Amino acid sequence: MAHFTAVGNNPGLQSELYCWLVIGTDTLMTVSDIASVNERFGIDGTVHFGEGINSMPKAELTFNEARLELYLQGAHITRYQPAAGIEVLWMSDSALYQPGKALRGGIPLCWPWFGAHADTPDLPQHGYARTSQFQISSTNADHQATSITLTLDAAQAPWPDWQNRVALEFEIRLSNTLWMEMRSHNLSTSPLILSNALHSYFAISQRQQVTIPAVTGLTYLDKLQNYRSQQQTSAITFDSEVDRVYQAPPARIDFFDQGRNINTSFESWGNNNLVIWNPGEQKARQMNDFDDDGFEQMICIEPANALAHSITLAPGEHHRLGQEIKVNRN
Ligand code: TA6
Repeated sequence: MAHFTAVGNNPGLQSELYCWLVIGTDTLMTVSDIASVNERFGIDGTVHFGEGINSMPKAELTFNEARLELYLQGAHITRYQPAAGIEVLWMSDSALYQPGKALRGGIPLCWPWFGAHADTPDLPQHGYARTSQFQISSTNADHQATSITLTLDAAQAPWPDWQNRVALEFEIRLSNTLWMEMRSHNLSTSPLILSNALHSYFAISQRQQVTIPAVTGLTYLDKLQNYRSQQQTSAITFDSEVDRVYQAPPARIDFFDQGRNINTSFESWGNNNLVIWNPGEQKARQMNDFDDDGFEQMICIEPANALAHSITLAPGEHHRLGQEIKVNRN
């Protein structure tokens, strides 16, 4: 069962921890809960909590013209508009809004492992953070940014082996940019192999309209060829399925979408890799939560630590993986 404490409802005031009423795997949020959550964490005009699709709890943040939507399950950002009329993220219209199911699109958090689990293949792909209920740790709003910090209770890990082993805190700051950081903490007395990613689905006009100059010249592991090592000798193109783990990417990545006349850049930190994914037509049709024509409208570009570049966290050690997204109209 859940509990909560309250601090009140003044802009700039930090709010304390709050948990949703959880029964089994279902998360229930009644209208009065929403009211009390807004009482405790809402900040007039900038931070608002409510029911999303299928009554799944969500939060909406604003900062001047900028808007952001996130679901508490997975601390999953589903919409980001830096200004009216520009949606930066792609969400599948066929996404499944169900407790325990990962949402297709937006920015899923892959944690505490990326891809298939190295030792236990029957564990779910990309870890359990994206299907777990996060707790609100604090909200804030001032002239610099509107922010929210969420935590994943280590004791709530779905498998005994993972309980109280590693904690996760995720902070989001919305201003003229979108800043976010995953902070992992090894709570155990033994080293922990951590792999993770900010699995961003960027909305695009069309695959052929997109260029990402920063990956030219980098080495990558090609998932489509059993992670064989390859060299990106010319500009990356998206004529078919692409699933690559680039090594030692630069901190700043720019991608240009001529069709939308937009240049999106992000600075990342704490990542050894950059994953680029587009499922292509066939794979898109095979996934029931992926729109059939969705492969033309999205590209995943993900700061990550994966495979041989996973992180070894010593007992008590912390790791930060973050990115700051900035959008410019050309
Ligand atoms: O990040 C790229 C990737 O690992 C691809 O291999 C593909 O599986 C994608 O993630 C989506 O994974 P999901 O588990 O969300 O279907």
